[in-house]
Amino acid sequence: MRIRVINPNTTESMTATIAEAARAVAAPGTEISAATSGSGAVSIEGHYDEAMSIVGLVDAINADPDADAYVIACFGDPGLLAAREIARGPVLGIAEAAMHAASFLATGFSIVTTLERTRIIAEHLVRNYGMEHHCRRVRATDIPVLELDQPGSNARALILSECERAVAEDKAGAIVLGCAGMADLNAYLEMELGVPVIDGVAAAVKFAEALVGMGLKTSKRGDLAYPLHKPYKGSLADYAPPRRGNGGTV
Ligand code: 2AL
Repeated sequence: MRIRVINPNTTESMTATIAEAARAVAAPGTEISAATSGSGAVSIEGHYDEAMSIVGLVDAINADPDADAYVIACFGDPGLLAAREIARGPVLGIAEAAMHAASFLATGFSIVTTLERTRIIAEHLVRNYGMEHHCRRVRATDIPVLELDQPGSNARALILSECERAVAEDKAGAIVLGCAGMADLNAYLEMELGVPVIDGVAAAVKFAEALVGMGLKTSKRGDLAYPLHKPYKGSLADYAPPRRGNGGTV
């Protein structure tokens, strides 16, 4: 099977980290097709960045319409439901996948993310995904996303300290890493902390393999049916949904 793993920010080096994490867990028969968004912000750290990332995400899905599944490799899960509308195969966001994985492994987890503003966005996701009973706390480290990519930065040490506080103060039984740029840190952190540390890229790839393996696809009934055909104006004219038969359910 082929899983299209999309980095919705435009930083290629981050895609390399994401692709490595995806390939490290992929089953022998799984091809990981990693893509970097061709338009938008170099890092996604707020609602505006997220909104602006969705056209690039749609482009990356449309460039590979026959992939068996898609992974949105950004912890805000930007454009997740829009992506599910246009894709036939399953679409997984790394935040949703990581929270579900953590809930299977511990009765309570904490999320350790980047900036304070991102922490607030992650709290919204916890509520949207019905994870309030599982998530003990969302913690920020005040590390900008692109600093995770800098060789000499002290990001690793700061993240470890925050994870240690989560285990000690929140009594978190597992840690969810709150950024795709942390995808290479889970093994190191798990060794230091002694609790499961979940990288959402790996979790999403494995859930995608499971869903595809069960022959399951995105529901095309109701709100995840293909978008309704209508004209779009201005710079988004080319994104007008095409006409489809059967009320958008096939
Ligand atoms: C992210 C992420 O995963 N990629 C990105 O650009 N921003 N998320 C975050 N919480 O900072």
